[in-house]
Amino acid sequence: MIPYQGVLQRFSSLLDLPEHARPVSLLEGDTPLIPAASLARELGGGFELFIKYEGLNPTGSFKDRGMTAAVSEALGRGASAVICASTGNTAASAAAYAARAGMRSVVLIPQGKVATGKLAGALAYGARVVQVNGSFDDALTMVIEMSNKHPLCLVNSINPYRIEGQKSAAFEVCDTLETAPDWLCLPVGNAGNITACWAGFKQYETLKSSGLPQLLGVQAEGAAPLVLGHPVEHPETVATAIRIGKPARGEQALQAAEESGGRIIAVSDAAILKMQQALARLEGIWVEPASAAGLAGLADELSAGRFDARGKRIVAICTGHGMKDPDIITQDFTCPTVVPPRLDALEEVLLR
Ligand code: AN7
Repeated sequence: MIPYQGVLQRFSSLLDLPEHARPVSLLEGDTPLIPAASLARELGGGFELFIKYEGLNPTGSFKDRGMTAAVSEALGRGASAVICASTGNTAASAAAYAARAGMRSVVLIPQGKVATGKLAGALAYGARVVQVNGSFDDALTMVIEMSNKHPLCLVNSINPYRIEGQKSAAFEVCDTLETAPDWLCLPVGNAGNITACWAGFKQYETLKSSGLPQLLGVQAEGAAPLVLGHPVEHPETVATAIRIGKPARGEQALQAAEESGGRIIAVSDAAILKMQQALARLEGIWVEPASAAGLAGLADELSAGRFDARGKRIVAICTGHGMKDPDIITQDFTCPTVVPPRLDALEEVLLR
């Protein structure tokens, strides 16, 4: 058996990368599709629910699938540095793959709005981190200008190779289920993932007649340009990963949702946090807030009677690990009880 070598190797015939690409991989992908029966029951039951747990990628988010492709292409054509704007996960992923390729990385992040685990990752992997006193959208505009003017390879999802690599999530879901699910729920920020997943499902449908899912893309209410139909100047949400007001692939996302017979909706921050907690407590799957948005959207649609789930097979892409954003959990809890190192003291606390 050939050992697993990452998504470029596994799906080499399906990903459109140039000849010059030189593989840079951390053996990303191959993430589990975890049945979530308890959560399905909590949401009313009568359907099958699976979590594609993308937080188990090497840097803790789905971004690694596209980043392996983008950095492989950049390295192969002789680039020595990559640049991106990021709400955090792209930054950590770009920094890790650049490090592995022996390249430099520059990441621009919105000041004070990136979760601890993501910033720490970018720093650990040796990125040059610059905070922008503005939004992600401002930072994206800046890195596009910067990469047009200087020899820095842009690795945001407007880079087409990011989309190529990211298609692998859809391929894996179809491979595991041996068909496409009826619905795919996922969070939408800059809209690269929904665009890539749809492209992947369509490619598999053409090649293997695996069927097509309907897409439920979910934004946060305070950062929902695709639901409102116009850019959001000052996006705001607790789900900082998707705190994006002008999605680069917004048009494609809307088109994908429509083509699939699905839709893009918005959910409240409260609903996102409630779902984050439900998923952790009912299934033992801890994801970052943005990653719970897809499921929060599903829950809203079900409870409003807008969604007939009976007999359906639903997959939720949970994009990033809970450990990326520990503060969101710990800030709501009082410090755990302290006891002296004696059994009677422990009993006093636990059995009282
Ligand atoms: C956990 O890292 O945009 O719709 O700069 O980190 O493909 O943008 C992150 C996005 C969902 C949205 N879930 O995906 C970035 C960045 C998590 C994320 C999204 C992001 P896209």
